[in-house]
Amino acid sequence: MTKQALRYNHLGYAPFAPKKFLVVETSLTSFEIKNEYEEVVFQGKMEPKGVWSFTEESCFLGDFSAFQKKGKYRIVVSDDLQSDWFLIEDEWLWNQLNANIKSFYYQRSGVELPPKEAGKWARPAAHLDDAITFHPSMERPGIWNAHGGWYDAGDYGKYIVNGGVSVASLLLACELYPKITEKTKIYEEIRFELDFFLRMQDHDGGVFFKITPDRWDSFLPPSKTIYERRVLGKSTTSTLNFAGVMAHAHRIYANQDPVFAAHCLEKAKKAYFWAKNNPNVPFPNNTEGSGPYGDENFSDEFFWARSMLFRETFGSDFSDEDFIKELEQDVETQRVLLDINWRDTQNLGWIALALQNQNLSMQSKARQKLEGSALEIIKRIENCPYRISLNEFQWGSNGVISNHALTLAVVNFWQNNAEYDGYISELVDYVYGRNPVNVSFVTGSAPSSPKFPHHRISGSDEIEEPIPGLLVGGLNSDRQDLHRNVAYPSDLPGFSYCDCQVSFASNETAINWNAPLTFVLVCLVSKYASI
Ligand code: 9MR
Repeated sequence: MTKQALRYNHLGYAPFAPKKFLVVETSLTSFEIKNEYEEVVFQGKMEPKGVWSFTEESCFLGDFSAFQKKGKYRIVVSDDLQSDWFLIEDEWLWNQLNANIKSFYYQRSGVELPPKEAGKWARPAAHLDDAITFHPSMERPGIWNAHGGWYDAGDYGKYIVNGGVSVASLLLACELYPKITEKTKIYEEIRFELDFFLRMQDHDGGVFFKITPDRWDSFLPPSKTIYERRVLGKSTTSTLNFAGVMAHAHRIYANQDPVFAAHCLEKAKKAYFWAKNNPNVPFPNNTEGSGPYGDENFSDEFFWARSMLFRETFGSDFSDEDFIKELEQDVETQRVLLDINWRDTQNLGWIALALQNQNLSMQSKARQKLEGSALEIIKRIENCPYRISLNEFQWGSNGVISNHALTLAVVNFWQNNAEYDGYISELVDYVYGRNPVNVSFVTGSAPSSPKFPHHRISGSDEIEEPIPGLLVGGLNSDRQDLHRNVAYPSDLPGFSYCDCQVSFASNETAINWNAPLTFVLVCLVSKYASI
């Protein structure tokens, strides 16, 4: 039981990364690191950090960053207060990166996952979606081919706006750290989703919003579900989201597959023109069998699409005066956030401008904005007894914290400050166990990982272990699933997590939470691992 008072990364620490942990509610002041032979290899003092209001715990910080020797160790505070074994090595970063990328493979819809690739999680092709009808709200006869793409989360829906921010984060990883991503299967995986995106574009350039079943499916495997799946949409947000992603894909695939890259750019332009002519088409608010992903503000999606298109087409079609004027206006009016999320996508616009050098004044403005966000994230970490940047716990807080790390990594691309790497690493420590509920939030990553995620595939495949590599949403103090009798361990907001299948508010997985974690793992591999 006393083990519960230690908060540390359950997987381990890269040799040159910070190695910080927390002890809560203790009167003890020092700790030791012991190796497999019970030898004390490091001794240190814990520093009081104050009470964290979310859990009402007094927090004490231990730091053994100075100890860098590879091996298997444990933290020992007293006979009763010790960690489990963990490793000081960098392999865990590679392992988790590959598991995380593979989780997108397991989310593939419409194709067989053969045992050779999927092991015991193999499954037959289902939800082909290659000849489906339109939702009655669309009053559109005929059928559509919306084959492929990833399932969004624990449900079997496929949503463009959430797929878009996820792909954008993965494309960004390929853009900033190609030496790492080239050693992974990320390009194949992104391509699978991009091919689905292309199928979601209507002949006029507009992009459908989502493919979903008529009612929420029960926890049945894809091949056994009963509801019919249909196309819904189009909307301004899904179309602009598509434009931003496809313009970005143009950049990333330009070398490997120039024909495909050119095709992506052409489709991105077509989508952008549709949105210009249809600037106010709302999302389809039919939620009988799917989530809404509702968004009434389109200006941030316009900014994302415009800045990406500007980067890809400067000097050609999009250098005309009106387009540049609109982009300049975006630069004057858009806010900057700490994260990218499915509703607010302006940071993707700022990132595109920060990484281009066709217009240096826009580059400098974008960099300043993002640097401001990075400083705010760091300030929050420094002021928080848990040394994290979250000051609220919403649905998908693990995605938010991963996204904060992504923002730091992007800024560090031009700042190159080793301290930033340290903050990124510490935010990742939270994901893998240094959190109030002592859970490594990625399935299959550690003995403490979620066993019962709200994930229809894992919950219906009759295999004990859930699909590995999936990041669950994590602490969510809004607890929208209380009516399902979720047994949260305490009423305090910092304990709003339960590893049970019904907890869709804290224990679901989603591609838009996994994707920033993939990005951040790529970054940490580039900083701390041997290549
Ligand atoms: O991540 C979404 C969260 O921000 C919203 O508050 C929530 C309720 O609308 O929906 C979340 O997204 C879910 C989507 O609607 C359907 N697929 C599962 C997603 C993750 O829970």
